[in-house]
Amino acid sequence: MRWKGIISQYGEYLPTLASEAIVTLHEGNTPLLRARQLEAHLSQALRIYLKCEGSNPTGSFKDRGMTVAVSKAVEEGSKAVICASTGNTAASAAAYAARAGLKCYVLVPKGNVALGKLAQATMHGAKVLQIEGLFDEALELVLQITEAHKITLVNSLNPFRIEGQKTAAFEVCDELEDAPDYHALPVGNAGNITAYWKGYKEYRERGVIERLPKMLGFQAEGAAPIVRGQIVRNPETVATAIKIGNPASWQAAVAARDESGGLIDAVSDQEILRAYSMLAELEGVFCEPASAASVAGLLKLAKNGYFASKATVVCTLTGHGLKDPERAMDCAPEPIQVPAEMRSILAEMGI
Ligand code: AN7
Repeated sequence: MRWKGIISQYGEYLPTLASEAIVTLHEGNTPLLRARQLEAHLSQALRIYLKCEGSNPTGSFKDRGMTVAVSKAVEEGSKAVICASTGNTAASAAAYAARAGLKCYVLVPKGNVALGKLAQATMHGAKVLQIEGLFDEALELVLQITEAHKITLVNSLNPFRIEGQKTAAFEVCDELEDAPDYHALPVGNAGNITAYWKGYKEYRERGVIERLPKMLGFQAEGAAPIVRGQIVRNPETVATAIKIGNPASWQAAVAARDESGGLIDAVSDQEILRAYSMLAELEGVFCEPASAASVAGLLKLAKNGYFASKATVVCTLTGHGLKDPERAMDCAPEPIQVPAEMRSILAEMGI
């Protein structure tokens, strides 16, 4: 059977939608890859899987939530959507709004959005408003706008976003034929950890799985409000997607952590960039820096002997590496300049 998106696949677990309202780019059905090289790199025996959400139509997990949120907006007769974004929500909202024929406005923190995401939002025809300020301020402004005007909010405070995003947990369970022991993911605004936990719990309530994973969330050290237990006024990290000081779903993330017996911890930019490079070099998976926080966290916990032996750990890689080509070029070695001449080329090849 051909894949037609998460609403078609998991509709029975989602709010009902009139079929003519459905807006989809056939999101979901992303690869769950066994990471054998990473496993070999660790001293402890673990089964590690990568849930590669960069394979979604706009290159991030946001598409799962956006198909439901934009479909609902269409069903309700909305004419416009708006979000604050560190980039991926903007790219996804812009694409789904374009497909639905809705206007799209995005507020982004100037100078803190990866190039590919800006390119997507503008190409899809969104009105991109860059503010001299943080994501947190952009979100506050967007909330005020949606209270006063008839524009649909498509940040993860829109519950339909969470509904769609929980389907990633379903896919993991469908493929593993149960829940993993641990599920690691980056935490920014904290919608995704909330969504996964909701998905796992619903699958257990319906008897599809028998147990629940421990949820492991990772924030960047310079943007770790949940870890520190207080708002971060000046968040700092190379992982611009999760440069967020006051997450909207803070309480829900804490609940996911505590109910599951997991944790939310911080990883340094250095740890994030190391995991980012390792994934590309060892596993052939190019994710964006924020996404690598999940694997950075896994490496950190494994080193401290946190995991039970032979445990299954799924790490969500939330966005594609091509989103942020500038960061990649900073991290990778320079291409070698060589004359168009055989001897020099072979010499460079070491032949
Ligand atoms: C690649 O696009 O918040 O904890 O405005 O783009 O659910 O917020 C993006 C977040 C992780 C964090 N990885 O997820 C936005 C935005 C990537 C992301 C996160 C984001 P949440």
